[in-house]
Amino acid sequence: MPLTVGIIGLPNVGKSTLYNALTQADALTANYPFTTIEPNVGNVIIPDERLTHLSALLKPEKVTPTAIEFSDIAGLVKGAHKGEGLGNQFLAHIRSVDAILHVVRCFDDDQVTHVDGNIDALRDIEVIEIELMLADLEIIEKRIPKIEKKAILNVDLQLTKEFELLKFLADGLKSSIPIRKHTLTDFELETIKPYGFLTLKPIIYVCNIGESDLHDTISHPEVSRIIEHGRNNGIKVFTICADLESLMGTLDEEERHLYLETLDLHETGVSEMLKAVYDLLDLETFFTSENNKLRAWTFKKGYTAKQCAGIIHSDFERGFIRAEVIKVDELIKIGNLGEAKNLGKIRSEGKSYLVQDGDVIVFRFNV
Ligand SMILES: Nc1nc2c(ncn2[C@@H]2O[C@H](COP(=O)(O)OP(=O)(O)OP(=O)(O)O)[C@@H](O)[C@H]2O)c(=O)[nH]1
Ligand SMILES: [Mg+2]
Repeated sequence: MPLTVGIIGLPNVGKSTLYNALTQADALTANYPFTTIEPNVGNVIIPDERLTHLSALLKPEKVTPTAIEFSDIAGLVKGAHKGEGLGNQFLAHIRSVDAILHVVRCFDDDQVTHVDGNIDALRDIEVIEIELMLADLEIIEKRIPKIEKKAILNVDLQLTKEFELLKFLADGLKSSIPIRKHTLTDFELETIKPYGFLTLKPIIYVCNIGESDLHDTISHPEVSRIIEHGRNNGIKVFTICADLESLMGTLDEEERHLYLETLDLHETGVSEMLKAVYDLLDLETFFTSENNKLRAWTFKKGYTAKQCAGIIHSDFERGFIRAEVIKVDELIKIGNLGEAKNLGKIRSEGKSYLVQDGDVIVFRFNV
């Protein structure tokens, strides 16, 4: 399963435009709200020079780069948690993603309707964040009465802890504290994992600015307000002109160059944005090379060898025995896995080994 990133925001802020720029797809975009109803879903390949090097060296039959799945979700409006706008099924779409790109409209364009009448980035951010918090609160408030009796009687310690944690999180949400703002222990994170809380997901704000603002993004008043808000809340900010990026995707190399020149711009970058998403979400890459197949895989920084095995297949995780590991740079220096083995350069690691970016891994498992 690739990692999934959901693109969210108010209606008509450029989510599908950004999605098209990222995936080179042709999802419908239009200047009226609620153009997107069913999510558009597409994979985006993460370019990686190390894979190119490995491939030149190992000459595998098949090379599979790693990808992130982007999901362009319908616009949310005030009251979405209660079914306003196109309802809370969209909140459910967000529940299944690993991370969120929150697109905020910063471009001026009279031809494109703003659901709240004017551009006001912080107000818009707040509308979405309140909906996400209310959606989480609603889940907790449905769960609490179901476990309350047992929890108070203390018949099941785990359940009592869950109950107390949920009450604590609910109090936070009522005071506008998203779940990600709490420092939670691994045990607590594991306890609440099945809920898929929206305000626990890692998030990036994407300021969608106009073409004419690309020359000086920093002094853009809306962008600087978002950066300030992001700084206060530990949320990273990326600035992009989705319209321009999506157009760039349709041009060939020479046309792109000419077009950028007329705008007096250097290379703009969807791939830069992709890399930023990768970094900002703490994603890293490991490689596997088996049966003549070379493959890159995305994992979250801090994942153990066992968790990484599970990215490939649940059987690998269930029957995990050990991981045989070598750094990609070392393998490139030595030339092939057989020789690396002869030289004793392949380490044997157990299930709790923390996988490092650039590890080449052979998983040994037994099911
Ligand atoms: N001027 C300008 N227009 C943009 C920009 N990005 C998107 N738009 C326009 O804004 C309108 C809405 O874009 P969409 O990508 O359809 O927006 P969305 O957020 O997916 O909208 P819904 O699916 O309706 O929620 C379209 O007419 C786009 O062409 C931009 O950077 N500048
Ligand atoms: Mg859309």
